[in-house]
Amino acid sequence: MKDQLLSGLLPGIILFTGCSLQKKEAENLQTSRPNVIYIYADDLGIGDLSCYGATKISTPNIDKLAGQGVQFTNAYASSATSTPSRFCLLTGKYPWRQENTGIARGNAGMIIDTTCVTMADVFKRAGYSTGVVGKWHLGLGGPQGPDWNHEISPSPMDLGFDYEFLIPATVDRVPCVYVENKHVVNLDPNDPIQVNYDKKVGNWPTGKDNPELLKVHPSQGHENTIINGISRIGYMTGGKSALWTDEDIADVITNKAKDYIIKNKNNPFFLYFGTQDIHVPRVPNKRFAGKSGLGVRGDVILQLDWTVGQIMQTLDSLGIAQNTLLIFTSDNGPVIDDGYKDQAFEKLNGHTPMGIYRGGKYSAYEAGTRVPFILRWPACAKPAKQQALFSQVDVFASFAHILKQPLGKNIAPDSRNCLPTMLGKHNDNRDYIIEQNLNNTLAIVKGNWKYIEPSSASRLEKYTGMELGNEKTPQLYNLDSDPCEKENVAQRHPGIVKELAAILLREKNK
Ligand code: NG6
Ligand code: CA
Repeated sequence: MKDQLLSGLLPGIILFTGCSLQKKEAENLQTSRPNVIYIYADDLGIGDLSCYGATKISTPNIDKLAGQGVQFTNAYASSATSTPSRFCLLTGKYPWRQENTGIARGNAGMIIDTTCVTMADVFKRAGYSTGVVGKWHLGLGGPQGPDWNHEISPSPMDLGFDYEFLIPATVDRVPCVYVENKHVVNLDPNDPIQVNYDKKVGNWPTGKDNPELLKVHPSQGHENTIINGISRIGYMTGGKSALWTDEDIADVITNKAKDYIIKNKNNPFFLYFGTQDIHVPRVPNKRFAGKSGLGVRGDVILQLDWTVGQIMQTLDSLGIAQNTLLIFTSDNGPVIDDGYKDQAFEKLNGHTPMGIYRGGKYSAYEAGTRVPFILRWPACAKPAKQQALFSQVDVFASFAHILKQPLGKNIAPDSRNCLPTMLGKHNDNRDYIIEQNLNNTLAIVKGNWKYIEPSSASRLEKYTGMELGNEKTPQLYNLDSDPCEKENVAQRHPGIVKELAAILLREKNK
């Protein structure tokens, strides 16, 4: 089915028009296709990195990457939360076109249909090895969810990946186990795992009933089963030998990512690497604990920076950095207290995760989706600062272009080839981008203008108090003169409101 969709489309030569390479260079590239690594950080803000202006924390490895690559200032995740942003990246389809793409529970069935041609399928088709390591959060198993005690199927291995090492959902959701190639790692068959999101299973203590057992206390929700001294969302029991230790997660997944790169150094590979940092619970390894001076939220930023450094070092030591396209970005904007009393707020010390922007994770305002985005590909992209409008929805078609894989009509329907922009060359090939908040309220950015459609959903997120950007009347901001979205000028510019609302409507009806 997938092969039928991919083959027989636009036969003939597809020119590599993405970057204006010299002919010889282009030929070289044809024979040496780039390795591609996509590092997806979790909840990292545009103000969290020193290369984006942070002064209270230093992120030397990511700064180095930015200095060697194309650093974007107007790049967006498609959504202000994890599941929909990841769905969009891997399918090239706006998540609001499909039901059930909101924040997934830890026992959700896989939300990408196995007949969908994913980004990994396209790499596979081009002859690449394909691996996914780290945070998945797109569900596993059939509609009833995964059977943790047997083969977990379908999984990313049914979506074009030939290797997987997964944190199934988020680190604050049960089950707190890794899945490798469809099986829970280190599971004792005599101690089967049970997971339930509605009612307690087994007799393991919960944060609600046994707060005295906690090393981190919840501030909102997160009061179910206690694993490693931290109460989570959802109940679990069993699988004791398989439980992760939060302090080691960065080491474990970084090593898995490094192993994957080393193993595949001689063939082109695509590695999709989702870090758990800097999502809650923020539990730094002792190498980083207390090192940022900004509390655990800062410490896990240092840990994340270390992870990126490890990947860079691995590429250098193998001599493959030159022709490896490495992207570093985030799935959504930052949040300070996201449900645990980890003193993130008290210890900010003037650090501004949102930069100058309004809102944050969950929000239709800029800090919800405007994220750090850095691309390094020494063979093909000169270091540059890129101010062009860019959305992660376009990564899919841009990669397909590099791979010379034509995309049929139903493949990555919302993704467009923006390779020149990605490589820092032009800045004019996206007319507008669309963002989505927690409540599926959509916003569109076109030129200087940002329009947020009216919504009757709540103005504030119920746990964090984050401004969601939902207003019953249209909102229009001039991002050029008012990047902080302080003044709604919709009434003054009815023509622009009308134009942007019409584009959104057209997109919705596609
Ligand atoms: C919210 C959780 C939050 C986080 C988020 C998903 C509560 C009170 N809040 O519902 O802690 O897990 O879901 O984050 O439970 S995301 O980055 O994976 O989208
Ligand atoms: Ca996230």
